[in-house]
Amino acid sequence: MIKKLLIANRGEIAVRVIRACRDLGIKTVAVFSTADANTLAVRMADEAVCIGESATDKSYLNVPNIITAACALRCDAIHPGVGFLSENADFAKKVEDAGLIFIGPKSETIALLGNKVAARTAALAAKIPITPGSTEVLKDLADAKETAKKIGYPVILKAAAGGGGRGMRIVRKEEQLEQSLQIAKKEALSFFGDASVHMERYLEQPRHVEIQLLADGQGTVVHLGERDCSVQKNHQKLLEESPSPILDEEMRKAMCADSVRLFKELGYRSAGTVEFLVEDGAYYFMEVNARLQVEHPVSELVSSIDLVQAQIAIAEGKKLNLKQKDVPLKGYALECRINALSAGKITNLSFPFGPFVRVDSYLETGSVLSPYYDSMIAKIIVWASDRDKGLAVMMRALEEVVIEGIKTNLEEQKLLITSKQFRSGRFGTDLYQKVCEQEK
Ligand code: MV4
Repeated sequence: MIKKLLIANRGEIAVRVIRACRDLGIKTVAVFSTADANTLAVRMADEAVCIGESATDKSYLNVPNIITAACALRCDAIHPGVGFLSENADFAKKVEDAGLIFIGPKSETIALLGNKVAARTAALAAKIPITPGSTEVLKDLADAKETAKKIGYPVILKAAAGGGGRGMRIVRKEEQLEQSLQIAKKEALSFFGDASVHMERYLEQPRHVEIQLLADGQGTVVHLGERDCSVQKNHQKLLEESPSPILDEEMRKAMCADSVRLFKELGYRSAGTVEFLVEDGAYYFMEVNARLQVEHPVSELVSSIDLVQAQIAIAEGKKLNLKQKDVPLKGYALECRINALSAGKITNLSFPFGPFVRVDSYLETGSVLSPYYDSMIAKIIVWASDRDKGLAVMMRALEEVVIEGIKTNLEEQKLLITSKQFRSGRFGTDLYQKVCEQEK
C-alpha cells in the first residue's frame, strides 16, 4: 500500500496527481524549484521540499535531489507526471533501486519503447501496420538512398531516440538526401545524445490518432478508445478530442485490438498510449508513449475512469478487475490547451464553471509565469453527448475565461473551434496555419 507519494513534477499535472492522491487518501509531497515556491501544488501537498534552482536540470530533472527528498520524507512512491523524467528509464530504475515504487511502466519497457526503431520492430512483430520504411537504424548514405528508393519519395528522417516531432526532417528528392541526413544526425545527437536516425515514407496529410490503454502487468489490458490530436502547431498539440471524427467503427476496432495485442506482447504495466497516423482510410503505427499524457482527461471523461488513480492502484500491485465490456465509452470529450504567449504576472483570472466543464490548471491571480517552463497554463475539458454539442459547450467555456497580465492563445483557440474546417471534422495537419496565420 502506498501511504505517501512524491510528485516529481510541477504545474497543472502536479495538481492533478495531488488530487488523485487526496481522493485515495494518500499523503503527498510536492517538490519545487526556487521559481515555484509560491505555487498551487506546493500549497496543496501535505509537504513540500525545494529541490533546486529554476533551471530544470537543477530541479525537476535533478534525479539525486528528487530521490533523496523522497527517501528523507519517507515516501513509498514517486509519480513522474508528464514530460521531465516521466519516460526516463534510468530514473525509473534508480527509483526502484532506492526501494521506492515508480508509478509507471517497468524501466525496461520505458527503455525499449524510447527507441523508436525498437518500437517499430515490436509493432511489426505484433502484426501491426507501421509506416513504410526502415526497421533498422540507417547505416550510411548508401543505405538511406536504397531505403528511400524502395519506399519512394517523399520520405521523413526521424531520430531513433526522439519522438513527438523533434529532430524530424522531410526529404522530397534524392539530391537533398545527403545534406538532410547530415542535419538529421547532428540534431538527433544534440537533442537526444544519439545520432541514430531511421526513415519512413512521408505522409502528406495524416491525422494523429492515439489509443489510450491501461494494463496491470498481470495479463489484463483494456483500451479507453482513441484521442484525435490532429490540431497541432510546431508539433505542440492544441486540441484533442474523442471519439475521432474521422474513424469508422471498423478502423477503431482494429486499432484498439492492435494496441491491446501490442501491450499484451510487451507485458506492459500502467497507463500508456499507442500513437498512429491515419491517412486515406489506412492506419500506421507511429510510437508508444510509455507515460501518462497531457490529454488524458479526454479519455477520463468518455470512460469514467480516473487514469491517475488507476496508475497508482496498478503500481501497488493490484489487478485491474476490469474487462473490456466494463469500459463503455460514452459521448464526446474535447480538450483545449491554453498556452501563455508571454511571461509575467497574472493580474486577473477567472475560469469557466457550469455543466460538463473541467479545468485542470495551477494558475491563480498573482501567479508569476517563469520563462523556464512549459507555456501550457490550463486545460479546459468538456463533455457532451455528441461533437456538435461539445463544440458549443467548449465555446461557452472559452468565452467565460479571463486571463489578464499576460498574452495567451485563447483567441486563437476560439478561432479554431469556430472554423468551418474544424467543425466539419475534416482537416489536415495545416489547420492552425490556415485558420490562425491567415488572420494576421
Ligand atoms: C509523420 C508525418 C508524416 N509522415 N510521419 C510525428 C510527431 C508528431 N508530432 C508529428 N509527426 C508526424 N509524423 C510520417 N511518416 C507527419 C507528422 C506531423 C503531423 C501528424 C499528424 C498531425 C499533425 C502533424 C503535424 C506535423 C507533422
